[in-house]
Amino acid sequence: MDKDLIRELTTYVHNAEKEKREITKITAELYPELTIEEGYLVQEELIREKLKEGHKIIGPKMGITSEAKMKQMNVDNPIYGYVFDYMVVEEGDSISIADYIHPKVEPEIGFILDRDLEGPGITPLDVLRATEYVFPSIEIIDSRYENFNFTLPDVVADNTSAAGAVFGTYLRRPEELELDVVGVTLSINGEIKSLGAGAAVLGNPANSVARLANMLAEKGEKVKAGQPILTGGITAAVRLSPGDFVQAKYGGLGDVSFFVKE
Ligand code: 0L1
Ligand code: MG
Repeated sequence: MDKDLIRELTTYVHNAEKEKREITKITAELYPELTIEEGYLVQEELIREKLKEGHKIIGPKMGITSEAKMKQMNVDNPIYGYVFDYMVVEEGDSISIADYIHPKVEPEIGFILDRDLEGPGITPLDVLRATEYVFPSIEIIDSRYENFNFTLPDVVADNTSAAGAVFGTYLRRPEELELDVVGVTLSINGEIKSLGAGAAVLGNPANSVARLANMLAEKGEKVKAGQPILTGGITAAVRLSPGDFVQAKYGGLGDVSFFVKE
């Protein structure tokens, strides 16, 4: 894949995000051969562009972390992308729907490490030993592709639909909880829309962080201490509308909420 094509595809997804405009997936016509590896080349260029524009990486996020979703997309590995500073929503704050294309939310357990984790060979136990805190969060995903219709390489190129993150402030040491059985309900205006348990995320969200460390190791990168890590959606994602009050309530891990306005 030559540099001009990487740049062309990067501009394609980047402009869609900046202009809050839906685009047809890359693999539909523009470049049907796009592989997952090439999707990451586009994602890396996209990240370089965002950094050049003055944005800052807050932390990594994992996607496609449920066995059901992996089977549906016929893949063995989850995917990763990055949350940037401009995506962070303060807990209890409001977002404007006009700042997104067709946003959805999913509750996720977050991790903060007290030391870097460098693969390969990182296990969930290594992750738990390196974890300073776990915290409740909600991710806002907003695929730039029409109707969230994409292949895995497309969504990797699109920074795994990253658009927003609400990091809860209720911090717990990992040994205070059984992360696989931590339950969560996601409600909109008080009505439960989806629910699940931590085990939906690769059996245990700690496993998601281990997979992240091992995938990053293939590029000579690591999971860094102090960065909030989103481990993957526990429930199906739910579409947002103006007027929504969105709340994720976790068993033993507090809750996190925000409002949606026009
Ligand atoms: O965070 C995620 O799981 C998003 C991965 C991409 C799938 C989607 O946009 O629905
Ligand atoms: Mg997610």
